[in-house]
Amino acid sequence: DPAPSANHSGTEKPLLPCQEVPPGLVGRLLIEFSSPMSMERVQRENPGVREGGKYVPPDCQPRQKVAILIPFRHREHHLPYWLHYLHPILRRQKVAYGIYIINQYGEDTFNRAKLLNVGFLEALKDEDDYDCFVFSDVDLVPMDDRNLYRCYEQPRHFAIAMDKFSFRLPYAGYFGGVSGLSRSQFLKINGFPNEYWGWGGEDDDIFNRISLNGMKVSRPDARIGRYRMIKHERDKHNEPNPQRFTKIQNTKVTMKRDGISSLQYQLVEVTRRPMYTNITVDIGKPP
Ligand code: UDH
Ligand code: NGS
Repeated sequence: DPAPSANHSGTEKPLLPCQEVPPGLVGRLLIEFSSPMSMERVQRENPGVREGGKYVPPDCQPRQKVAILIPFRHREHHLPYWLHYLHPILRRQKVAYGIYIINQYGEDTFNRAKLLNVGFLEALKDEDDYDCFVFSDVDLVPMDDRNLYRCYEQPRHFAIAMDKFSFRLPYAGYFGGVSGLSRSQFLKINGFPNEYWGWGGEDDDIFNRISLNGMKVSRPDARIGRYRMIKHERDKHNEPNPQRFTKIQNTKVTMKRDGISSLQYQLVEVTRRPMYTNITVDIGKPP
């Protein structure tokens, strides 16, 4: 049944499903990171966003409920830009959504894919009816709002034309940056690997999991899947992982035991901020 909404006369009026192609999109966007950005400004400019970074379209019944998960540590300077650009875009895209920052506790080696596994479970603990999970780096902003952050028949790769790669895919099997899987697609591949500590390869492992489970990556048109990345130096404690080349050769064997089914972590803190939910988690360290 369509969700009821109170109208001005106080009676309930059912909402129609949101249109497949949202009517208020604007297309190509100007994205820059040179003027300073503050969280106060983001908050002021997004009054419709509820505590914890949640949003529900007021004028139609959304077709999907999307959890957006961002792996994070010490990128406080990037986050206001991401929120400044993404909240208005996501609002125009007419889905219900929640923003989750998955913050790695401590200073041990960074582990992007394991953080995203934690985000999947914690988002579902928060609201058990998420249909779709979008995994985004904090420094990537789409340049076109027709790149719809939702789930598709096949696992989705959104960030296909990044400025740093001259707006092209760096290689055919690239699955990094921003991707999206439905709940059932994610469970079908046993989630993401937990055993990639440090930089590189985890996105290739996810690509392998998708192919090995009989799915195919879907992508937007290259004119629409364009991104700007915030330029930055290499992070501390996220050195290139020398094991990554051998690990991606073994996905077929490792994916059965290493994934959402074997995930272990300790929740440190969940904080509701006006523009996002912050989940700080201790994911341990490499063996
Ligand atoms: N991330 C953090 N903190 C870290 C490391 C990673 O928040 O310390 C998150 C963040 O969301 C980032 C994502 O994980 O966007 C991916 O990080 P990455 O280091 O794998 O990828 P990125 O492309 O940097 O951001 C690669 C090194 C670039 C060196 C360029 C030197 N000019
Ligand atoms: C590949 C990495 C990926 C990475 C991609 C782009 O070589 O994890 O480069 O990297 N795979 C391996 O190392 C096995 S980037 O240019 O963004 O730093 O996403």
